Amino acid sequence: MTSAAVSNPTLFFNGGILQGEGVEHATRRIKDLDNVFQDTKVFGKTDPETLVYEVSSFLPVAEGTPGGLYFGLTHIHPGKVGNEYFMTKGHFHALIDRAEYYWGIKGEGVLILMNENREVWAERMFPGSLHFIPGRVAHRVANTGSQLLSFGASWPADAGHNYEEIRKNGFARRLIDKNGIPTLI
Ligand code: S6P
Ligand code: ZN
Repeated sequence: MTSAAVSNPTLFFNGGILQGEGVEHATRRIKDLDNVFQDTKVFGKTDPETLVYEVSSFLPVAEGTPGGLYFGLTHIHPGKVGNEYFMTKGHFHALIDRAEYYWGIKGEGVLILMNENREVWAERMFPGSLHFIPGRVAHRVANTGSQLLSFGASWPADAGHNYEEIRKNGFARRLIDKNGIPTLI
């Protein structure tokens, strides 16, 4: 159905895959996740090519553009390193006061949040859950289920990413599988 005034959208996330012109895809494998998991012994024995998560992003303006808005879809595969669930690297934004929305689309997970005082809290993520991540709060997601976890994200184009802080100092608490229950320790 098209007319001069009503056109089809140019972006889709059918089946969880973001498609359209200008969409970029990134993969994160075990070999890209140095310093993320606590159990370095198990980490070292895991196939470095194991796919942990994939991100597709629509970045319609140059990074740093004030007022620009980005969209991303993240898919975290089920799995663990030792007793820790597969999870994203996690980051503060480079412009630290920039906020973000996450929302659950598929599967089960936990959004782990940490402020600049290193206080950590977490929210359950599931299809239909909506998460407002205020500025100055680092964010990371773990897949606590046995299926793929998919979530959407939208963040300001000038937010940027500060991965270094988390790579060096991590989150103050870790989410582990304790007798089958996701537990923050
Ligand atoms: C970007 C947004 C997400 C993440 C993605 C992967 O600000 O928070 O698109 O980039 O979920 O996580 P990470 O921590 O590896 O960037
Ligand atoms: Zn972010």
